[in-house]
Amino acid sequence: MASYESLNYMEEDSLFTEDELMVRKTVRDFVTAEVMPTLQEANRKEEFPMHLIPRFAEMGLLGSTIQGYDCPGLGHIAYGLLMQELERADSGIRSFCSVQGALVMYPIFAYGSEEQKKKYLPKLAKGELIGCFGLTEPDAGSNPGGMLTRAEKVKGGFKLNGNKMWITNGCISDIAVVWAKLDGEVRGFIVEKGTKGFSTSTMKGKFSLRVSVTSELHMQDCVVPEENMLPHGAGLRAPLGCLTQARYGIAWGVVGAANACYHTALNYAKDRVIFEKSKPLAAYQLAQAKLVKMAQEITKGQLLAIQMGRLKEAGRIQPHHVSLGKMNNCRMALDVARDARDMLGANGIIDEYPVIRHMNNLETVNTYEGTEDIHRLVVGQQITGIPAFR
Ligand code: TGC
Ligand code: FAD
Repeated sequence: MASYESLNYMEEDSLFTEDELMVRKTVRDFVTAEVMPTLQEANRKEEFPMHLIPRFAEMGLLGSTIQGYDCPGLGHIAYGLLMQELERADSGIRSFCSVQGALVMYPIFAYGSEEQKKKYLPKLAKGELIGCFGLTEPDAGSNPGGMLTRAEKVKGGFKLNGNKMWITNGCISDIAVVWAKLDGEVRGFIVEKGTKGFSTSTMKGKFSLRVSVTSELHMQDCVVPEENMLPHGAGLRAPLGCLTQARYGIAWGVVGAANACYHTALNYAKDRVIFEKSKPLAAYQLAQAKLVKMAQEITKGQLLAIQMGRLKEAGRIQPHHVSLGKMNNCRMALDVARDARDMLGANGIIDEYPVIRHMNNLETVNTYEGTEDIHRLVVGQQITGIPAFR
């Protein structure tokens, strides 16, 4: 496997510490050696490479920034860099790790009881338990406050009724963090696999994120014990707080997917002879313009991610900062992937090259965790003071 160096046009690597660069190198080598060789087949078969889960755990990729409970306790920049390496391979691989860390372990860490943290976090960090996050419903995606799933207090616990859709890792999960309205207020519940009245079904036929498992969750008079409600974090701000964690990782991760597409296009353009004998595509002005645009936008996206990381490490990051980063970097990566696909000509549509897989994946990444429109409206609200969602 050829060695890989990410774009470092403005010497942005000089903004990282030795430790951060070491984390990146370790994950980069792991991804190159163990993850990338599995992807063509996994994508064709629409299968998640389950055998990698223990390796993700050993590499500290599950709940990486959580302190204690057998979690790695990494800094936020190091975390961003490892998300980038995972998404260089495939957005579905990054999704697996970001759902486990930011959407399952984070809510238990931030809103859970001490008993819940001790019970679940070490096993989730070791990959002995897999989790999913159930917020979206068939009729409530961008507007999660419109959810229909309900919780009702019953003797010894809570009875859940409702359906969740588009849930990453749903069918392979041991626990689901499900959001439901209890007396009109959104609350989080831990639903364990095997609970009576809880079932999952796989959503097949995706042309995007095929390496990731996407599922529906069904709760029909599903009673969870009282101690399975997350005691802290009431209201829509609780799940939205988790999304802020996951969106941060995505803003970093997609720079990795863009890098993969850029490097593929650059190498291809240097080799592919067009029209004149011995004159490669890279020697033509139109091709150079596309490559320059990619390098320019990836560099800006990386600098934006680094600044988000600095704000997060200083405890000053706000949801609207994350919205700007997620919106900008997903759109950037999607545009880079589309240009790279174009430069490969017919070879751009075949899975011998990773570009079409990344391009299709990035359509999902631009949609989930808040669509591009929603993040534009979040930033619009912040700069004008006027919400325009409704
Ligand atoms: P709104 O009235 O604005 O807010 C309700 C309360 O929440 C607070 N808040 C936030 N808190 C933390 N982080 C954020 N990002 C927050 N955004 C808002 C807000 O301050 C308020 O607090 P309080 O105390 O005053 O009640 O709510 P709204 O109903 O108007 O909706 C706003 C909107 C549209 C921005 C929001 O609902 C939204 O973000 N919609 C997009 C939904 C979304 O992103 N869903 C993602 C589902 S999970 C997923 O896609 C996983 S993919 C994983 C993978 O595979 O990687
Ligand atoms: P809609 O909300 O119906 O949006 C449709 C269109 O309307 C979009 O273009 C949108 O931008 C636009 N729109 C929406 N609101 C406005 C507005 N106010 N003004 C103007 N335009 C607007 N969810 C989970 O809970 N957990 C998961 O693990 C998860 N994983 C996912 C995995 C995959 C592969 C996919 C595709 C989705 C996943 N999701 C998950 C769901 C995802 O978060 C939602 O699909 C997303 O939030 C958008 O919701 P929607 O699909 O209902 O689109």
